Amino acid sequence: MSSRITSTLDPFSPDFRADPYAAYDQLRALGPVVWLEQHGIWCVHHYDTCMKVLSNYEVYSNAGGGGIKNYFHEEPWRPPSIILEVDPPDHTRTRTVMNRVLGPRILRELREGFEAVAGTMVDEARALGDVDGVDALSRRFPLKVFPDSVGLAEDGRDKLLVYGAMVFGAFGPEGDWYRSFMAENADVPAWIMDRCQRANLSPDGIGEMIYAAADDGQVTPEEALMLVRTFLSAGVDTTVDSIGLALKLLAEHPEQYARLRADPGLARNAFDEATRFDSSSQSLFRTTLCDTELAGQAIGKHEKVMVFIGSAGRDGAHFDDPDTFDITRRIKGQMGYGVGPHGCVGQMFARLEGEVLLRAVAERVDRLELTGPAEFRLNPGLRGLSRLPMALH
Ligand code: OVV
Repeated sequence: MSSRITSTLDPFSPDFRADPYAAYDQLRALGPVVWLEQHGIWCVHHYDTCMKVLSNYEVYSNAGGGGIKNYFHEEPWRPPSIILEVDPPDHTRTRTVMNRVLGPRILRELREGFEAVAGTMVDEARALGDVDGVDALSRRFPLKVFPDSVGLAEDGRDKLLVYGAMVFGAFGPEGDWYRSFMAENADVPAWIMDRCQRANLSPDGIGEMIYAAADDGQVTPEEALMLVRTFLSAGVDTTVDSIGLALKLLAEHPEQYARLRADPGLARNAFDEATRFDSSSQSLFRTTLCDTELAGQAIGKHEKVMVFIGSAGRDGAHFDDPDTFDITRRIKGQMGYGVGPHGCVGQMFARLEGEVLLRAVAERVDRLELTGPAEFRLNPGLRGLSRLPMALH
């Protein structure tokens, strides 16, 4: 076999996670396909190789699991997702149902309600002045509007973040943190499945719309239950973390915030640029179905490939001045939501949430000031904040 390029970098280590972009620079300099010897997996980190892997589902499968665990050799922690962890053509049917329910018609109906909630939350945060931006905005806003949209009952919604932490925790290697977190919250998965039952969803939410698609025979009722589980797995922490990172970036770049304040219509592009610059989703996994070759590197069957979409967003071969945060940038080919058949099905929903919240801030707040260090939360599957001390002037 051709000599492979190897690295001792560990994407799940505290050092890597503290500054993934420095590690991505190193990886991109090493070569297009690198063997991460700590985990026995391959990784790609340039825009074009990430694109190749994510587009070629016939070789790079999702059936091997959404995380580092290889379902061809190891047991999944829960019944696999019927949209994330399955390939076309089976994937196409469930994806189509989800696409419709998360499409432009529904989003148009939701926007006004989101704007009202965001306005109130920003007014309340501004009245306080000094806040934790996570508590007051980036966690609070999605945790209200998303479960409301799904049609979830009000009680126990704090468990959504616990479940999300389990789901994205399971994407990484099984460490002490993960094992004790799973044990402490052993009751949560069953609670989630109960909340996803049709009888427990409001009749006007997008959860019920999935069950209505089952009435039409597009999916089975059992599949509908699993697709509502996907909402609660993939739709909460991801947006909480992206919005938090976007607020942090705007507070760190006063000149960029000034432009947004002057023209709140930039909110949507500002959120998209934040997602390019620092996405809550830094990496995805694929598993090969056969022996293959990628950028000159031979890869065996049933091997894991870690796809660093967070690095793709900083690839200077694709983006001009990739390390500059510029809310007016024309972003060609966003990869922060993934791409290809499995590109985030909820991305228009996420963008709506981000746009509405950033706009509400821009319309009400002259200046954002960081009043202490932002703290990152420790989940191997996502990048996000646990604290963002800030003053809203
Ligand atoms: C994209 C994603 C992340 C996590 C969970 C799921 C999907 C799911 O379908 O459950």
